[in-house]
Amino acid sequence: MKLYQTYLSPFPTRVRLSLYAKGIDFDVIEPPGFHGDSNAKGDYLNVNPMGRVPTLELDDGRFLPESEVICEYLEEAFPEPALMPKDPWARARVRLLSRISDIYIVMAMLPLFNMVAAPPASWDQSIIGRQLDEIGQALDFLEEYIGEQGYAVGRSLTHADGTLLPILQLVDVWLPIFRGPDLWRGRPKSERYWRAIGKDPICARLIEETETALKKSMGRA
Ligand SMILES: N[C@@H](CCC(=O)N[C@@H](CS)C(=O)NCC(=O)O)C(=O)O
Repeated sequence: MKLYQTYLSPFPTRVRLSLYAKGIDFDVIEPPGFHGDSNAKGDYLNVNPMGRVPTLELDDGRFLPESEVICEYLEEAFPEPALMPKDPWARARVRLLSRISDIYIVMAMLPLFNMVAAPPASWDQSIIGRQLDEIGQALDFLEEYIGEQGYAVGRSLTHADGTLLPILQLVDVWLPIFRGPDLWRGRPKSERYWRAIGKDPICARLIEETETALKKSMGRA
């Protein structure tokens, strides 16, 4: 298989978690035109007409976009080891955490992702303050539902870990560039989860990959 992706984007991380956990061989292809690269996306639009990463290419040449959909496909096509719990309630919790991440936390971060392309002197402090407040509110939702047994849900790896891990890494490592309040304050369960999840070897690998990409991009900023 091939995974079209960038290491900086949080969305492909959940797909890599699935591929690593299930022991599926894949090649990484980093398409042009992402994260401030001024090259056009060119042929990549034939791979994914939405022009986003990730996209999975199957061995027979079919392309599948959208990280959550790719993870669901991989779960059904390669059921072992399972990254969804058996219990319906626990399965719902996995999906709920992905929703909270995608709909509330990431959406609140979006204006800040867009802002960092410009030099810091031009950053609009009122937008920064508003978005950091919104991210804080979204993290309050997470605080309600995040697991307390070392993983996002239960005692083992699930898709929710692949979704949350890169987002909480941004909270921990990247958001401080905006010099706002400590977003872990008042959210001890979320912080404990983030500090513990790196003990899982697959998560440790994903954290390291994201860290390398973040350092590179923050060095450029
Ligand atoms: N819903 C999509 C979101 C993917 C997404 O928005 N990826 C961003 C990178 S973080 C992207 O490709 N943006 C288009 C661009 O940067 O040009 C998914 O889960 O796969």
